[in-house]
Amino acid sequence: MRDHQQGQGSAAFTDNTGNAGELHQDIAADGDHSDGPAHLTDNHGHRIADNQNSLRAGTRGPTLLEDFVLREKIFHFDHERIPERIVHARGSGAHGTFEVTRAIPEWTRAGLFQEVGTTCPVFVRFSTVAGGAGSVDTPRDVRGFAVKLYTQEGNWDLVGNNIPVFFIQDAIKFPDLVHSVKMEADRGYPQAASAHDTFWDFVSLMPETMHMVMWAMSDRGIPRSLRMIEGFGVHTFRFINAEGEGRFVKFHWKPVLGLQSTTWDEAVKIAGADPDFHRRDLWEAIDAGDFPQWDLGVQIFDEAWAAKQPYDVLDATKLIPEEEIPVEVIGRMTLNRNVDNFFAETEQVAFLPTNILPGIDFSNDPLLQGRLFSYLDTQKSRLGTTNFHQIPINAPKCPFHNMQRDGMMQTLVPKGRANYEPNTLAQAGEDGGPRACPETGFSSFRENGERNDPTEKLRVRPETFADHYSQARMFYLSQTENEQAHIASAIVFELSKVSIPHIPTAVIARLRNIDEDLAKRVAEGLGIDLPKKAKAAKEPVDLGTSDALSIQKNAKATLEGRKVGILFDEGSNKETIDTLVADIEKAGGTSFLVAPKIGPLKVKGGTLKADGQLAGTPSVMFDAVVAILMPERAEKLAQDVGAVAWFADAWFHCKTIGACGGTRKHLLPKANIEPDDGIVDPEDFMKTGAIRHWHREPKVRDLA
Ligand code: HDE
Repeated sequence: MRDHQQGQGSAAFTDNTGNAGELHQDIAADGDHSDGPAHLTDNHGHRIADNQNSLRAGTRGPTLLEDFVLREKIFHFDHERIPERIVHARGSGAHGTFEVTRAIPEWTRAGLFQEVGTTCPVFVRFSTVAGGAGSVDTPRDVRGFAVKLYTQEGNWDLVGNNIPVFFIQDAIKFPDLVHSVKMEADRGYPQAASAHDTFWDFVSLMPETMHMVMWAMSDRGIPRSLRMIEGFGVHTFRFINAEGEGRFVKFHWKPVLGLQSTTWDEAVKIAGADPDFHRRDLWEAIDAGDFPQWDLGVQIFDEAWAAKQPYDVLDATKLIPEEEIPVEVIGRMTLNRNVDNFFAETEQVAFLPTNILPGIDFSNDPLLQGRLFSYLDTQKSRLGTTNFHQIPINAPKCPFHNMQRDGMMQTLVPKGRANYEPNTLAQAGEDGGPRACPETGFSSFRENGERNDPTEKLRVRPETFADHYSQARMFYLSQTENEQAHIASAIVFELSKVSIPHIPTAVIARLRNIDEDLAKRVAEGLGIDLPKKAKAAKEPVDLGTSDALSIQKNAKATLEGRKVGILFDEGSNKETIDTLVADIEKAGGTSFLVAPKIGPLKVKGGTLKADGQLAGTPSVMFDAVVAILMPERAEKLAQDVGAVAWFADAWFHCKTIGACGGTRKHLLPKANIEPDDGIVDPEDFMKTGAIRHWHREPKVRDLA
């Protein structure tokens, strides 16, 4: 007799008839295959004798309808796909933990934040927004940063982005925004790109988009790694403490590895060299034990402070400068486990901004209010059943009880008759089921004193939402010269792909409200006359600058989490390479050996195998490169355009190049590389590390 529950088999498989998707141990109680693989069965537990040949009438006859093995296999395969997310379709997920580093009972009664050291499991899904599930990782786009914290008081989903503001102020515009940025409706392209007519048409008509357009066109839109992006809750939320006092709060995730981006040329080349660049980078870092971390920070302010600002804190196109309300760190998140199954976890995870904790609440931000409906709604069409919360990745890790019953794919087996509330079944000795708990349950904040009159029904936007340009200007002016040039050329590139001539003109007319010089640069770049300034709903005011908005001003001189490409060939010195590899690892980085052939190649002191072949491993894959070559090999490689491009790209992308004598003599001149402080001897590489040498940029491209 076999006992399915008690089995000891080594392999596990998904039992489609099991509870809530649990993995069942395979059936091996009789011990007949404990050393070998588990028996293959169909979805109903029947062992399969032959998985290669279908059942046929005679050796060359037709296949029989009775072949349930074939039919089930093909039937399941035919239905394997579910609708991809309407936005944020391409994503990468990982598990981890969150730990509270500062107790904040004075701000919130959320159980999670009452004591330092409290932890909870988390699941994070990073995503691009516009592209389909099979698109690439490095287009210019916003990145989704969705965190599910499985707390003892239920799941808290902080469903944010890597940009702190949004394109629109009201949820009613979201379908139009998304339609405009996705593939154009008639032709089905471009995929994963905002550089086309319809997106910029929408932008040109919607001045409130201008602030986020600045961010999306900046280097934030082309991150180096998902481990090096910030996350933002975007909306203003509420904290409510045990006394019932409410405060506004904005949430921030700050990457411990610092912020880093690619250049546009790099992003484009990476898309071809490795379409999975970001998901591979995340997977490999976690797999190697280099767990990415983020600090959770909050900006706390009250209604009185909010009322004095020249913008409305309920307007999601506005941020709160960190110089005015500092970000206070309250916890740290560590991602330490890759998913076991992409579909079951990353694809089926369902984030809901309505997943919130007692002690945290929404604000009246009209964008957030729309999201509170949309996410629950979309999960039904994506996951097919109202019971999507029972899928293991979505299920709370604390007990949950209610009277909701039945529905497709109900996998729980609620007991008893108490499927309504209130009831008196307990008085008859039965289980009467759960009851609402006013003391500890979620209760909405009473918004006394908000600038709002709830007695009127209006389809309007408040006056306080009317300034669309001041913060866009603050963002632009806070960037370094290089970063400003990147924004200008990104807009020129995007608008150069727009075929309807009045659209770029309308966009430039709006840019004049942000910065005259930016508008001029874009107009010149496109060869069109500077149009008249667009009339602003409200004249912008001068908000000064905020250094926190620039990536370059906050760059970390570190090798931690960075990847160094080391080029070698026959005859290279193994000891030099081994020492460098060890030093990089000690500094928290990783190295990757590149050679013209994978090998093993004969080198001085032994043999070495490359991790990647030069032709398939362009230098865009790395944060810095080092070449350790015998002079004659360097001379030979200088005849190879691919090898020359390896250095030319690293130079163009302002990376550190560690170059041995042969490389300096033969390869660098071929690539038109002039010595600067980013070109160092391999022995000095560790002193310089993986920083970008932005001062080189004006030498390698026209920044005007
Ligand atoms: Fe989303 N958004 N969104 N969004 N969003 C979705 O939900 C929506 C907005 C964000 O990895 C959808 O499960 C509306 C802002 C992320 O699974 C959908 C509005 C921010 C993800 C949806 C917004 C986001 C989504 C599609 C305007 C940053 C990926 C699939 C009111 C704060 C989550 C899904 C994941 C996904 C609706 C605006 C972030 C359709 C209506 C603002 C990170 O429900």
